[in-house]
Amino acid sequence: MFVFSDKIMVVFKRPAEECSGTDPEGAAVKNGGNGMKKIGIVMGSDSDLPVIKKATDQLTRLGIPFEVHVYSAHRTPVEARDFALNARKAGFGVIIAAAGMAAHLAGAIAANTTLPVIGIPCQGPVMDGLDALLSTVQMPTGIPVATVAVNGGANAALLAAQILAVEDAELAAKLDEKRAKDAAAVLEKDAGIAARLES
Ligand code: RP5
Repeated sequence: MFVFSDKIMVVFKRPAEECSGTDPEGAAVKNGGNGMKKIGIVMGSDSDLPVIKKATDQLTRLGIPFEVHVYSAHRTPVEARDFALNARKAGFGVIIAAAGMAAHLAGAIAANTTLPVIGIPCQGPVMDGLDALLSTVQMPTGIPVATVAVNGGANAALLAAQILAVEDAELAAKLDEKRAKDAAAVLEKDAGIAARLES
C-alpha cells in the first residue's frame, strides 16, 4: 500500500492486512480524517499510475483521504476480490478502479461490493483505449460501474468526491468553490480571446 499525501499518511499508517480477509461482517467502519470515508483506488498495473496520479492530485486538493493499490482482475484476482469484499468495513465510501486493455477490474470489484464503483478505462497500445472503455462501461444489469472518459482520472476523483459530498456539506462547499474558480478561469479566457486572435 502507498499514499501520496503526508496528511493522509497519518491516517493510513497501518498494516495492509487490516484491509484484507474475507469476512465482511462484524467490524466497525474505520473512517478517514474528520470522520470522512476513504476513497479506495485500485489500478490493474503500475503502468496505470499516470492516470491515477490525476485522481490523487484532485483528492489531495480536496482533503479527501485515499488509499491506493495495484490489484489486477486477472493477475491477482484473489486480492482484488478480497479488497472489494472488505472495502465497506474498512471505511471506504467509493472505489475507483483503473485498467487498460481487457479492462475487467472495475467490474470485478463491483461484483463484490455494493459501494459505488467508478471505472477509469486506460489508454493502451491498440485502439486508443476503446477496448478498455467498452470493457469497463458495458456492465450487465445489476452490477453498475460509473465509467468516466478514457484516462479520466481527474473526473473519477471529482465524481467520487461528489458522492461523498451528498452527506458532507463542507466537502460540497469545496466542490462549489472549485466549480466557481474553474468557471472564472474560462471567463478570463473569454475576455482575452479577441486580443489573442489579433496578435
Ligand atoms: C491492464 O493491462 C492494466 O490495467 C494495464 O493498463 C494493462 C497493461 O499492464 P502492464 O502489462 O503494463 O502491466 O491489466
